[in-house]
Order: sequence, then structure tokens, then C-alpha cells
Amino acid sequence: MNRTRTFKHLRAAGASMAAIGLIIAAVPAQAGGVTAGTLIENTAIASFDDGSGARTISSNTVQVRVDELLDVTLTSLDPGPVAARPGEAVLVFELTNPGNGPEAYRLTANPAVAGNDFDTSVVAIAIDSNGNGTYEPGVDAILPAPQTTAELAPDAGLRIFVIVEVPASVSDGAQSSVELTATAVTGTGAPGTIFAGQGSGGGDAVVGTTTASALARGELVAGVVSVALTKAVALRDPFGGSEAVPGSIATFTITANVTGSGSVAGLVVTDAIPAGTRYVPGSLTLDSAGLSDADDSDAGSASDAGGVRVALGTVSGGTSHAISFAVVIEE
Ligand SMILES: [Ca+2]
Ligand SMILES: [Ca+2]
Ligand SMILES: [Ca+2]
Repeated sequence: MNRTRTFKHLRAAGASMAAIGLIIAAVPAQAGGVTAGTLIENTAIASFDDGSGARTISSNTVQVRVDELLDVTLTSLDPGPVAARPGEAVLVFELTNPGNGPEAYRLTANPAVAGNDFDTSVVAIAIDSNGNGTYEPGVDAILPAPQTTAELAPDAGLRIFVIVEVPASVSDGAQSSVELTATAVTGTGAPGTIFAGQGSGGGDAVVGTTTASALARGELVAGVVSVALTKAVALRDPFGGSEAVPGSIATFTITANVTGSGSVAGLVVTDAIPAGTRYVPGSLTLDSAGLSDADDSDAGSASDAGGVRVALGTVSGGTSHAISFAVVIEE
């Protein structure tokens, strides 16, 4: 509870200091102080003896209705820049209502922030309907324009997802920010700005220290990964030379080079055995280590009919793998 704020309100109402402790103990504790609309009543009592015995008199009762403070906080929940590829990316924010009354908030996302290497486009703003911290299309509700939350109770928080589209032209390592703004629907302004009669519970709404507006920034860094395949051949003919003649052995080396940030998943390299040649059994290698020809538990298989197939799985940028196999030119 904000006792300082409560004291100020009571002093303004002319309440006696003696009564303050009792009133504070009776009202619910919240970040924003006494709940908006709460009626605080105070009556002073004087006791004295005027010579004819003990007497007690009461003052008139002073009533104060607690106004609604309009406040908001907004923070990015991403632990750092979100790795993004061309396509959709999701930024996560948390909105809280630190005020003392229920309030709804208008959300606006700005993807064109000064200093951006590239700008995204905003696809949607969604709320974490099932509260699990992860955006799930079809489960977490997309807010229709103008994007506005339901009323948040005092102290309540809400996770917000901003879904953006990363352009296809983005280059690896490029950065982009998206700014999300949340403003109280009742109104914003300098602290102390009054919206007469618009507080919940019948009082005024008064803008708090946050100006009832908050801005948070989510960051993206483009992780663009690409795969290049290069193929080389070395020939050994039956005469010790390097001519391509019937009976010559051709050893092919395929290099898969993955560059950029992030990784590729399910990378598989295949190659057909060229017409006019036969696979040399047992010649398949991956990074110089032998692989069996059979389609079994190792990464590769090779046969005349099926060709060469090597599954590299998930490969990080900055990694390359060399696949080698040999064929003999038919005689
Ligand atoms: Ca309100
Ligand atoms: Ca969710
Ligand atoms: Ca195998």
C-alpha cells in the first residue's frame, strides 16, 4: 500500500491524525493504494468535563471518495534480441495495471524505429489467453483494431505478443526494434491530470506518475542461414594417370557449407550414381570417416539404384561437411 498517498488524501480531507491508523488497517492493500471508489469517512470526537460531568461531542463526518489513479507499466519479456528469419517472429511483453481501479489499455506497435537496419511489418497483437507465456496461433486471442485489452484489475498483468513479419530481403545479423505503446483508455497526460467523474466507483480518474502511458521496445536480430553445395571429382585411370577411360575410378567429393547465424535442420545430401558408372562398394565417407553402404543406423547409404544419401541433420552456420564416394567408369 502507498501509505504516503493515503495520508495525503486524508489530510486534504481534514481528517484527524488519530483516526488515520484505523482507516488504513481497514482498506485492502494494492500497489496503487486504496481501491478507487472507496468511501473514507471520519468523525472527530472530543471528550471533556465542563464541571457538570464527562461529556462527549462529535464533529460532522467528513467523506472522501478515493479517486482512480491511471497508471501502466510495460516491459519486454524477451531475454535479448529475438533471433528471426524471414517470416513471422514474435516479441513478448508484459503489461501491468499498477493503478487502484480496473482499466483497459490501448496497444500500438511501431515497427519503424529510428536506427533499425530493417523494418518489420506488424501482423497482429495478441494476448496470452492461456497464460503459458508462448504464442499459439488459434489459441491466443488476436486483438481486433484498435487493439485494446479487456479491463485489467488493479495489480493484474497480461502478456502481450506482437507478431511481426521479417522481410525476405533481410541480411544476416541485421537488427530491428519494435516499440509497443500502452495507454490507459480513460486517458493519459501529465501526472495529476483529472478526468472528472471517470474513475471507477464514482470518483474522478487522476493520471498517476506513469502518465498512464508506457513504451517498451522489443529487439530482433536476423539469423539468416544458407547452404551451399560444391562438388569436385578426382580421376584415377588404370594406367596410373587421371584420364576418364573405361575402368577409371572417379572419386566425387561433395562439400556442404552452411553459413550465417542459426542453423538448418534436417539437412540431407543426395546424389545419383551417374549413368555409365557403377558405385564402388564401401567407398562412402563423411568427413573422412567410413559409412556403411546399407540404409542402417549410420548417416549414409549408397547403391547403384538408390544413389548416395547422407543425412547431416541439424547443422549450425559456420560448419561444413565433406561427403565422398567413388564410381568406376563401366568397361
Ligand atoms: Ca478505470
Ligand atoms: Ca499462449
Ligand atoms: Ca549406412
